[in-house]
Amino acid sequence: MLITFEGIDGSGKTTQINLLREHLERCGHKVLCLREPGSTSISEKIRETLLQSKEDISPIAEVLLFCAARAQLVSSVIKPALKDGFTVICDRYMDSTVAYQGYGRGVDIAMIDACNAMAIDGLLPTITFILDVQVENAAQRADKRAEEKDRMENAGNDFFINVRLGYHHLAAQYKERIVMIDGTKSIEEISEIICAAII
Ligand code: T5A
Repeated sequence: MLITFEGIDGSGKTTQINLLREHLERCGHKVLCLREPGSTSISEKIRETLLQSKEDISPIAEVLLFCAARAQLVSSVIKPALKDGFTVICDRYMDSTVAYQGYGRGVDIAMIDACNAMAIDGLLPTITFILDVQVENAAQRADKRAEEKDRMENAGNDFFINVRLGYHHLAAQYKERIVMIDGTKSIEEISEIICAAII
């Protein structure tokens, strides 16, 4: 089973992934948690370029780089892990590229779908959780962290408003796969909703 988590930066994905992992392990599952972009040496190098580059990266180059990192992760880690019986939880996956580069940057969605199709090579998530929080709320959470903002986090409020809108569109379009959760509920309440949806 491939479970993916989505939402704007600071929406609470990492928090919920850790709780879901504990829950699934208690139930006897073998669990592998991964992040996008990243989780292979090549994908981590691409992550560094995407998030830390001081140079402008064109929107199309951004799509191709995120998808290249994804292609490497899918073929070298996710597919083999699923074959070995792991439940794979991924912090972001193909929907992030639609929401961020499509709705956020304005790249043509059909073009993104084509790149995503190459990258995932048929591997759709079994279930996707979108944690929905207002941009101001997520920004306040992120501001509490000591770390410097990365290139994507510096994209500005309007960008994140569009990304959030993108997630709303995706949730309406793929109702059979996507569960959208009000991310302003308490950590415990959200975790209960997620665990109930999996079992
Ligand atoms: N990207 C990625 C693209 O543009 N295109 C793509 O195709 C892909 C794959 C990745 C960046 O790349 C972009 C998107 C991103 O900008 P990242 O460093 O992996 O960046 O960062 P994020 O995925 O955005 O993750 P964050 O670490 O910023 O946020 P999380 O994981 O969503 O949030 P989390 O769990 O760390 O929580 C943030 C804070 O909120 C608190 C937590 O304790 C923490 O302090 N919190 C809550 N507070 C109140 N109520 C709740 N329910 C809470 N849940 C968590």
